[in-house]
Amino acid sequence: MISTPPHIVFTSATHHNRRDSVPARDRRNSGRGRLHFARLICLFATFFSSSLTANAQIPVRIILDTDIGNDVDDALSLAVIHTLTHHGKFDLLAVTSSNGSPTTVPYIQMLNEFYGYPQIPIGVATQPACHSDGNYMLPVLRQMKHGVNAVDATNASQSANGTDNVNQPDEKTGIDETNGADKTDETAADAVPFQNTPSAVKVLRQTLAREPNQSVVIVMTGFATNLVRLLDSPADEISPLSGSELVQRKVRLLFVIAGAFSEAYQNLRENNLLCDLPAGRRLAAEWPTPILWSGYEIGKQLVLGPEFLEHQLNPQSPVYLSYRAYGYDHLALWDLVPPLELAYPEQIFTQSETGRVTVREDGTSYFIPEEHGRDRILLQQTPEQLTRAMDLLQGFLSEPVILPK
Ligand SMILES: [Ca+2]
Repeated sequence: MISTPPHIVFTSATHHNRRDSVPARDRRNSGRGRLHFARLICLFATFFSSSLTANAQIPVRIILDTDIGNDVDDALSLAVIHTLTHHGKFDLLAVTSSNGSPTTVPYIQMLNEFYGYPQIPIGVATQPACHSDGNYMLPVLRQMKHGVNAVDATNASQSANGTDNVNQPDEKTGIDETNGADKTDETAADAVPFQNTPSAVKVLRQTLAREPNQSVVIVMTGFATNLVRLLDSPADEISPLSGSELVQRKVRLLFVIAGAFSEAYQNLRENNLLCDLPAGRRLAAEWPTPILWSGYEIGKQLVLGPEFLEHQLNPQSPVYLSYRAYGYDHLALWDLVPPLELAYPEQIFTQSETGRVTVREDGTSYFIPEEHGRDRILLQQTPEQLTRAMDLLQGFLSEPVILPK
């Protein structure tokens, strides 16, 4: 039987006014900034006075395994995870990247520092299956780290060349390999931290080894490369357990952005599976804990338009700059589903009954209901659910950054 989302009850939950601790960089208000501020007040007055009845739960312990750089929604997802960490919803334990671009690690570190979490371990795939800068990470890094107006320069250059939006993937079924092919000296200079970054598998093993049993949620918003290698990892000085044993003992849920399960997309070869298809197929076949799958059709419906970008985001934030540099007119938010569902389980989205996901040899995927099955998928949203999800996401994305004490 398919569960229906419990009715969302609105309360007058207290929200402490912590605006005084907003960093100086976020208080600089231009004319547009004042408009932004006014809208922000309205938005958050609405949101916080109508807080969802979230469970009084301990923070969800999350490891984010991302392909940040291939698409920009990974960056927005990390930003929202940080914001919900501020809210006490999450404890972000580590970030691992399946994207092997040298810009990936400094970019993640920059985002972590911007949100006040510079200490979060970062790991990266060695010999990655895919890599791409998505045209946004390097200019945003230059602008955030060096104060160079690199995002506008990139946009101007692209427009002059008639190459605006060249990185827009086609229905998320392919990636732009050319973006990660050539690295300039400046890229290399910005990528210095990459050289000393531990492998994703090492960070995953270290993180899982020190966490309580059945406590960790791994969120995979990219390819399965790192997680399958984790399963294959042998006992070592970090843990006497193999990777598969570590996962069985420490992970309570894997939340996957991959596959396509609705009738409309039954023939879709979804990118997160396609990019490292052998790993994607093995993940579906061998992963030993419950998996929640958010298929292509779920995130596809969550769309941000340029009006939100231009009027409600802080123009000095890396989220704004990344979104602007990426050049989407209308941005689908596949990777924003996990933070919403984990913070408000089954209050925004609806989960299926249990079953089993299979990934075919051609990269298509399907779900079959099965009693006591390992997997669940998210079901397509009602218009009301979509509205709730977008209201929350826009609020989180435009929330002033408050550095943790
Ligand atoms: Ca992604």
